[in-house]
Amino acid sequence: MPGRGIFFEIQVFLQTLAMIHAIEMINNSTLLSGITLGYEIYDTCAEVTKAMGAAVRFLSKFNASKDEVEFKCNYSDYTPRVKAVIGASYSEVTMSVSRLLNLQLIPQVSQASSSEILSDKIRFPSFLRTVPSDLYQTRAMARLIHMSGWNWIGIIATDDDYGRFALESFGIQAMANNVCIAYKEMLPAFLSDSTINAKVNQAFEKIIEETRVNVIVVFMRQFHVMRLFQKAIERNINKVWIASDNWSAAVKVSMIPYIKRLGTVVGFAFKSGNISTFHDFLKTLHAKPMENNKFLNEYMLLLSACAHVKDQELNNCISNCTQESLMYKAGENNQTLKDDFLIANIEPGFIHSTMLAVQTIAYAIREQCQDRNCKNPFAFAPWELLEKLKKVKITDSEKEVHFDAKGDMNTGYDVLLWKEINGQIEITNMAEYDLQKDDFIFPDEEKKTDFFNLKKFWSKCSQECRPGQMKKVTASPHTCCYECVYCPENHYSNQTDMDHCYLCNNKTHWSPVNSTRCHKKTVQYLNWNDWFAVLLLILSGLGVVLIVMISTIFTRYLDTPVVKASEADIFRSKWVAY
Ligand SMILES: *[C@@H]1O[C@H](CO)[C@@H](O)[C@H](O)[C@H]1NC(C)=O
Ligand SMILES: *[C@@H]1O[C@H](CO)[C@@H](O)[C@H](O)[C@H]1NC(C)=O
Ligand SMILES: *[C@@H]1O[C@H](CO)[C@@H](O)[C@H](O)[C@H]1NC(C)=O
Ligand SMILES: *[C@@H]1O[C@H](CO)[C@@H](O)[C@H](O)[C@H]1NC(C)=O
Ligand SMILES: *[C@@H]1O[C@H](CO)[C@@H](O)[C@H](O)[C@H]1NC(C)=O
Ligand SMILES: *[C@@H]1O[C@H](CO)[C@@H](O)[C@H](O)[C@H]1NC(C)=O
Ligand SMILES: *[C@@H]1O[C@H](CO)[C@@H](O)[C@H](O)[C@H]1NC(C)=O
Ligand SMILES: *[C@@H]1O[C@H](CO)[C@@H](O)[C@H](O)[C@H]1NC(C)=O
Ligand SMILES: *[C@@H]1O[C@H](CO)[C@@H](O)[C@H](O)[C@H]1NC(C)=O
Ligand SMILES: *[C@@H]1O[C@H](CO)[C@@H](O)[C@H](O)[C@H]1NC(C)=O
Ligand SMILES: CC(=O)N[C@H]1CO[C@H](CO)[C@@H](O)[C@@H]1O
Repeated sequence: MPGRGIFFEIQVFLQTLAMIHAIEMINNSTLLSGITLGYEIYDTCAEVTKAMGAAVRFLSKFNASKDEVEFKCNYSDYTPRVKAVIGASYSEVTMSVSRLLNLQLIPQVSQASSSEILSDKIRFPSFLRTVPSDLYQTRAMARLIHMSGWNWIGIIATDDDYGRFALESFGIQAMANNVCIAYKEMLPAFLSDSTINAKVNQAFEKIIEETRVNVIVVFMRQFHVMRLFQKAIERNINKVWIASDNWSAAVKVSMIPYIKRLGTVVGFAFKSGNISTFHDFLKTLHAKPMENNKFLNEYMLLLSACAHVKDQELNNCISNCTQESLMYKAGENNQTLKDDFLIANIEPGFIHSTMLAVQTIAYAIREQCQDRNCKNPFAFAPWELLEKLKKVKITDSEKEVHFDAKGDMNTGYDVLLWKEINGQIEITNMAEYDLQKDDFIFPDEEKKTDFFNLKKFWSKCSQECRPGQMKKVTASPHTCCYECVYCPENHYSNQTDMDHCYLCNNKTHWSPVNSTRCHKKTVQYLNWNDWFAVLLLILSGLGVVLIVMISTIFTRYLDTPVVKASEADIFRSKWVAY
């Protein structure tokens, strides 16, 4: 496991040690009385072909004089070399291995492969994992973005299966949360790709040009992120970066010089637990026999090759050491193990998921062995163990965990914040994401404040509409870009960013343009002692008096020419009116 190509990955090395530690703990407990667990570890070098080699070996017949796989139609009576497999890390590798293990239904429990396809139990019937599917991670990210009031964001992903799946899944979740994607930049998967520099520069141009985007989601593997960030620092880019589980806890990335200038990093990592026993294990590592642990040996060699460098540089040196450089140094193998260095590089989520994988298998074996003598290696077949494993329930940090119908363990995620503490970037735990409730849980008030402080960063396409206004989507294809217009008469809106204004009940209410509420229509009665009422009364009284006076004058002087003339006038005007 530890190598990716010619490089030594401390992270995967630590996962290997975590597995050994968990097995030793079980062997040293009363859980499986009388039975001890053994193991074999293979390095896949993150390559499918190499992993297949190991997988074929797992399928070979138990206790045969030489490794040979028997090809049969019915494997119910066949006992393979191993009862269960833990791994691999990379989903791509896991999928291929799983296809092969399916042949004999050998249970496979992965501690890190989170690809959504692996939930498909028709294609991967013997696969289980102690981490959730990526589906939940993209949902959690979209939720965090929505809660922080951002809706105009960028994405950078690697142009491989992982990046494309993540992008697609995130796109769906973003839409459901009213978050729009301003740009997607795909970077080549292989660092040797000659277009990589051009593509990275193109991505930076886009980032600099689109100033309204201040939040960028990054779905990449650690070594890609390293490259990207080193260049981003040179270009003075300062943003909020949302990290996927692959790099959110990467100490290596957090140690890049001047990383602070990049802005804020918020990430998602698999839920961690109490791994204090593993810390103790690392501290006593030097006392362990090393002869049959090739990886520990390799690590020691690397340490001696890097003996000249300062502690801060150690990570780079070890990851950068090639086989050739080892050849020269192999003689001087008398370094201390630097367990501080190992402890500092722990990504707790992965350690926790690895230990859970071992524990579930151990508990399933205990279930299996209740009614038979498991000292006999033929006592049960792997497919029987698989059935028990699917139903196993264990307690982890006082919570019961188990595999769901899709073989996933929905432990949740930790939300990490890269925080500057005493001038150093430290990766701190800010919240926990609960998959079932689709919500965040905070350990204390301070963390909660950190979380809601993210709101101070602005990443929106448009200014928000005030109450009294509503959105009017402009010609842009994104629903997140709009203008604000005032609510028309008899309409109102009482919240920010409303899609439309509410209508007032027009029988009883009214409102002017730009309203945040409706006003009641009132019927006004005049009061007897109101001066206005009195004035009206006096005026109308005067009117009546005048009419009476004029009528009296007319009747009295009916025969005079003046009245006659005016009478003729009245008739004439009547005629006109008709
Ligand atoms: C095994 O467990 C005992 C106590 O239960 C403890 O004293 C001992 O150190 C453990 N050994 C290892 C190798 O963990
Ligand atoms: C394994 O094979 C050896 C001989 O090759 C045999 O003596 C031993 O009993 C076998 N073990 C089991 C568990 O069958
Ligand atoms: C496979 O073999 C077992 C035991 O030998 C037998 O019970 C079972 O029916 C066989 N299955 C098929 C599909 O032939
Ligand atoms: C990176 O992420 C992909 C998809 O989630 C996963 O399959 C792979 O195992 C991850 N690799 C590491 C080293 O975390
Ligand atoms: C973690 O577990 C150890 C023993 O397994 C225990 O002593 C310690 O208190 C636990 N820590 C927390 C934070 O629960
Ligand atoms: C890694 O090694 C190469 C060549 O051996 C060297 O050019 C490069 O600077 C090294 N990188 C680091 C981070 O040490
Ligand atoms: C380690 O090797 C150096 C020389 O390479 C030697 O001086 C030193 O004594 C050795 N230390 C131990 C603990 O053996
Ligand atoms: C806004 O108005 C709606 C409909 O009249 C009402 O249901 C809602 O409670 C109001 N909200 C606020 C914050 O006043
Ligand atoms: C009140 O609103 C209804 C539609 O909701 C409309 O048909 C009606 O003409 C309006 N009445 C007045 C007096 O504006
Ligand atoms: C709309 O109302 C807000 C307050 O409710 C006020 O500040 C603003 O000036 C008004 N705009 C117009 C054009 O009336
Ligand atoms: C593989 C392994 O670690 N086996 C050990 C399990 O625990 C017992 C008792 O502690 C040891 O004797 C085994 O070597």
